[in-house]
Amino acid sequence: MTTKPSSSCSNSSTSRGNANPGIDDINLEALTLSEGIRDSPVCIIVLGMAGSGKTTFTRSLIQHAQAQFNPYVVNLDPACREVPYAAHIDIRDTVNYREVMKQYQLGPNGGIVTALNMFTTKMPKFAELVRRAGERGHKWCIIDTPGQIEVFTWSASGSIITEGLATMFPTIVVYVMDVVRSSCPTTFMSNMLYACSILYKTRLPFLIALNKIDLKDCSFVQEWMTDFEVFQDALEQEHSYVNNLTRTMSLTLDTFYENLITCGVSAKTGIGFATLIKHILDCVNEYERDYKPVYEKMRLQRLADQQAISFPATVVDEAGTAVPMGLNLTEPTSNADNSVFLMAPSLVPVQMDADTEESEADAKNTTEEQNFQSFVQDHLTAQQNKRDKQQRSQQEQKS
Ligand SMILES: Nc1nc2c(ncn2[C@@H]2O[C@H](COP(=O)(O)OP(=O)(O)OP(=O)(O)O)[C@@H](O)[C@H]2O)c(=O)[nH]1
Ligand SMILES: [Mg+2]
Repeated sequence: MTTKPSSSCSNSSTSRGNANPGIDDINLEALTLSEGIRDSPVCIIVLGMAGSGKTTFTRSLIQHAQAQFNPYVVNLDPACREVPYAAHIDIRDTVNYREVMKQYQLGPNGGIVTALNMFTTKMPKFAELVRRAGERGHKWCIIDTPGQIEVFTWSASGSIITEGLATMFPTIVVYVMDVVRSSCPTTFMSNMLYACSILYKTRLPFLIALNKIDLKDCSFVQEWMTDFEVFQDALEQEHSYVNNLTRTMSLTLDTFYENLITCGVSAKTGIGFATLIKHILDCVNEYERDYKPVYEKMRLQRLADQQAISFPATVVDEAGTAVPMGLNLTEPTSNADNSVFLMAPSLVPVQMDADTEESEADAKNTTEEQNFQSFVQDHLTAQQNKRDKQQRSQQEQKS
């Protein structure tokens, strides 16, 4: 089923509450799994270790695919300060990561997981937005993910998002790997173990983008993947305690390498993206041929499960926290006007300007200083008491 752009959605008005349907008007019944997997948009989930270049890669891929595939762009990293592309859906408009950390007293990673969990509660509506994007002519949907790879790949929300998309749209994974950091055989092996575990976890067509080839040629990676001896030689030069483990792992991963597609790119300069796009199209064909039947089966199973346990919608609503939502389905002019807003009332973002941040930091410093001073004072008093006590006991002994 190839969908055509809908002329009614090409309206450039961006104000909320216009004639276009908002997200609250989405008929969730219509979006159920009953329709089967669509042809479009193809979802491309961008994963990779922190700092591997996922966000820069996403920006470059958008640029190279714009004319042909008109990508719909989703940022799922709640902790990033800014993204170098215009996101159609940005998790930061949905959940305020700083507030989540504050309210639930979480550290940075716990904050990201919780923010992602909150976003995932709106998965059906997210999927519906992607579907509508397909109808408006977006042939690809590119999804940038959080820096901490495990937050997405090993969290319940990451699985729900990945599987949810894969049961409704052709979906593939692009794993971004930093070739500069991977030039050390042990780091290379860690990266490959990650890639391997994600491949088996997601059960989706998988493409490795060997990024930053403007800094280092990636042929060594391809050689290490095809020639065990060459990898062993590289390993020999590293006198590390983990060498034995790395050697054993490389033997184990040999079969995994055989099925892997790799492509050298530079997200910064754009080298290699023409070839990468060809590989993405191959992966889409692979999805259609090998993976679609599996996800189709999964969809039917879910459908059967849904029918077996069908709660009235009101019960579900009452069980959760009602959150106001708004959506403009027209083309974006800015991020703010084109996002899905799933903000919990208690998490309304506090616009922190530089002054507020500074005064917060000052207040924190003052408190820390006071705490330190009182600790020193307590310590001195304790010492003095101890000395007094010793003197008293000495005087008692003398008398
Ligand atoms: N030279 C070079 N630098 C790159 C390339 N791709 C990314 N970078 C740089 O690598 C750093 C990290 O890039 P990001 O795109 O933020 O990486 P990321 O994976 O999104 O980072 P997190 O989301 O924090 O995990 C930035 O300084 C980029 O400019 C590339 O192809 N070549
Ligand atoms: Mg990023």
